[in-house]
Amino acid sequence: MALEDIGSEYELKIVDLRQGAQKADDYRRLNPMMKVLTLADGETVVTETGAIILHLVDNPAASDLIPQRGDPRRAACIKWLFFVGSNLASAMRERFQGWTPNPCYNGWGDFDRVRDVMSAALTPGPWLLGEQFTVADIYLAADLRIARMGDLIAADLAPFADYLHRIKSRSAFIRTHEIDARVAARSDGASGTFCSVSPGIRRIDQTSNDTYVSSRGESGFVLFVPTVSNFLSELVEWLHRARYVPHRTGGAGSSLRRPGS
Ligand SMILES: N[C@@H](CCC(=O)N[C@@H](CS)C(=O)NCC(=O)O)C(=O)O
Repeated sequence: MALEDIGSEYELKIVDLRQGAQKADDYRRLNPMMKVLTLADGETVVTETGAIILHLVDNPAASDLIPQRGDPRRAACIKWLFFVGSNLASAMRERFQGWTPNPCYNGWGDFDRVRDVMSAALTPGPWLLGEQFTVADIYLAADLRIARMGDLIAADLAPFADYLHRIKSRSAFIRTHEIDARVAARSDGASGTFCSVSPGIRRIDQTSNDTYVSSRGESGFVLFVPTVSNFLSELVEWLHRARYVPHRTGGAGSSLRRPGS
């Protein structure tokens, strides 16, 4: 979605996580952690989602997606990128894997604390930084969608429900979703996507054999991303397979626990 918002030129290719393509030598050379995402911008390879997002907005074409140097809100935007990558992602794993919360030991506190801090930050909204939509919203929305699908947050829980609705109404989200669906259809259910950017190619809705491209880009990227819809549905399937079931805690959200635990 960040690439769509910026209007970068890029290609999508498949990294089939189910087939273990993330462990193949050529991918592992780029990302020794054997995880998606990976971004290669020319000779520069960037891994870790927060770092990829920061790299993408370090570009004049993305100046509206992050407050510029000298603007005091820039620090808040960067803070939220780290918050999502370290606190929210870890808190979600806490619930998905049924870990016993340990708010003092764990850097993220616990899931409920993270959820409540996010809730306050999104009130009144519409975005994390108020009126300005930033890359922090792109990263947050991706994780919140997984949290929602895994029933870590209830469908009508304010302010997340309205926030996700606003995100899904954005044209960059709609384009990303369409691309994702096309990639998923073409890749026979493969759960990962490899993207690379070739400068000079125009418009996202052309789909040649192996290439999805968008307009307005100024630099070339190669990006490995998961196919979001596949990843989300596989995550939910995995939760069922692992027999994690929703367990209401009495609070506004829910936790996932193994049956009998
Ligand atoms: N720290 C990484 C985590 C990325 C991550 O968790 N990737 C998962 C899917 S979203 C993955 O590649 N899983 C495949 C595997 O572990 O084999 C980041 O921020 O990019």
